[in-house]
Amino acid sequence: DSPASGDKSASKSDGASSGDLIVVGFSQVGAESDWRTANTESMKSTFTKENGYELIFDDAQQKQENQIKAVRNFIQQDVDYIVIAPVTETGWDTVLQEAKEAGIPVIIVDRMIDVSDDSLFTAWVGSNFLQEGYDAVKWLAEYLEKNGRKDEQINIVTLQGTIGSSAQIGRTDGFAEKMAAYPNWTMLEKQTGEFTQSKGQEVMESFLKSYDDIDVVVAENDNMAFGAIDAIKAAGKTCGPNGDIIIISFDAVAAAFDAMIEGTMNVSIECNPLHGPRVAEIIKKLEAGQTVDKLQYVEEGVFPAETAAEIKPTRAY
Ligand code: GYE
Repeated sequence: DSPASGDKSASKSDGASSGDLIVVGFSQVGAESDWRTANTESMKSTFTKENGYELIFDDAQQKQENQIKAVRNFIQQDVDYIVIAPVTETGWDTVLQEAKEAGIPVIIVDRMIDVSDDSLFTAWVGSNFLQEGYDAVKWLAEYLEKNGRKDEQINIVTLQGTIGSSAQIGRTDGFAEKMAAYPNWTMLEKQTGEFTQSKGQEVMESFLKSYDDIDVVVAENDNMAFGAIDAIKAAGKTCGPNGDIIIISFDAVAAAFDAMIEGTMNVSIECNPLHGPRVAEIIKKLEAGQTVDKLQYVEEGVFPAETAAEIKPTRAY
């Protein structure tokens, strides 16, 4: 039985108040990370029949062309709302124009899009990725200072996320911008690990072959950090608060807290994936004919290893 019901036109005309379901088509990036799994779970547990929704979920396997196909399907099925967690920022103008012409509101979640016309989407909710990059530099500067290393030559490598995604762009650019204030820090190399553990491990292996003097790894998500940690261990080196190499990561998923407690990761900059209720709130307001904020940033924290054991039980993902 198809989740895309043919009775959608009914729900469209009489709305949720009649007991009909609001149909939401959600184009998800993929299943590349723990963050993504938590995000999918948040969306699926929010957009349930009990809550008055019919969710049509599509996993794009990290490919924008699959997302564009999914959005076209949603348009054809005449869903009530289209929600997109976009892989990359660019390339959305045409398909969003089609959604606009079909009169279907589009809500962007997590990563941002870069379109020529802002009316192509109704609202966005997600993280301030540039700020996350800034936070990473701030943490590192303070850490080096505390450990009497502030005047040392510091060699850094970066495992980047999917190139062209807001999470990659913000974290890379934010880090680069703020590290310019530290002339003794050198970025040896940056390479994408596609936000996955296996690719993160692979790239870290090659970094370790090229450089024998790496002081810091910046992994643009936790899963790539896990891969990097495995590569470092396999190379006979150590990492974390008492190790040879400092590991800075992003997301702060549950397994990152485990790594910090075990002593292999130094810090994880939080990125909150629990967007389901936030998107539902936007839809509720739109259904009630209210206006919504165009851009909604989620508040996030920084979790260094020394706080991990205490904080872990309070984490929801
Ligand atoms: O950091 C990473 C995921 O876009 C914020 O995507 C998201 C990023 C997250 O694969 O783990």
